Amino acid sequence: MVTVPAKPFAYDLDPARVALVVIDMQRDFVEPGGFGETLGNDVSLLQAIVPTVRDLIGLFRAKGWTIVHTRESHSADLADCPPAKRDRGAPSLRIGDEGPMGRILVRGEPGNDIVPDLAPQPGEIVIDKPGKGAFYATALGDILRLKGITHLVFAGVTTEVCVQTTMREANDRGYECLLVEDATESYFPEFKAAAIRMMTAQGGIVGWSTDLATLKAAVG
Ligand code: C5J
Repeated sequence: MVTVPAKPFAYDLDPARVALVVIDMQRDFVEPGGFGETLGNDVSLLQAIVPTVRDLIGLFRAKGWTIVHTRESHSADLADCPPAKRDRGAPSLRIGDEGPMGRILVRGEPGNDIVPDLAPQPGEIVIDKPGKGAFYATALGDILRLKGITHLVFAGVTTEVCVQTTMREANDRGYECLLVEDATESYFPEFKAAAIRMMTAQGGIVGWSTDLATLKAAVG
């Protein structure tokens, strides 16, 4: 075990059973013209974490540890997109509409891809997920079980939506979850802070958090 200084107390990371889960670092959330912007958000905050997420992925690649990338996405016929999701609110473009980077949040469209700086390499796992949580309606749970993974390190966007939902799903499935604070972001800084507080409160009720420099120093 490697001991990582973390909140609310030290996290014991098992190098033989750890995977990184990078949530939804897609052009649709990070670049202008995608789903995030159609919802009225300023995407520049999310762009700022790309170098940190790249370093974190680099750390896992250097160690030879498992890396999972997720993409929030729907099939072209939107059969996996509940009307409750597509029809909610008043976005400038809805899921499936044609935008500047192709159809919003549709699999295979340019905007749905992971940003080029964080592109998955051969051998890394890519999970297309129709929901906010990466375990819902995907093979993620089976894949992690077959690999014997017990410890999950989280990064990506947005902290209080898809990252938090997936951490909660993972926590309920028995995984030891660690969030890298400077490798996750929200369109709302106060929501990021609150999500981290609520997940690490009550003795780490959902999991732990740390920062990349601390994680790097701990794993050597
Ligand atoms: C959202 C996500 N915010 N990846 N998706 O709709 O957090």
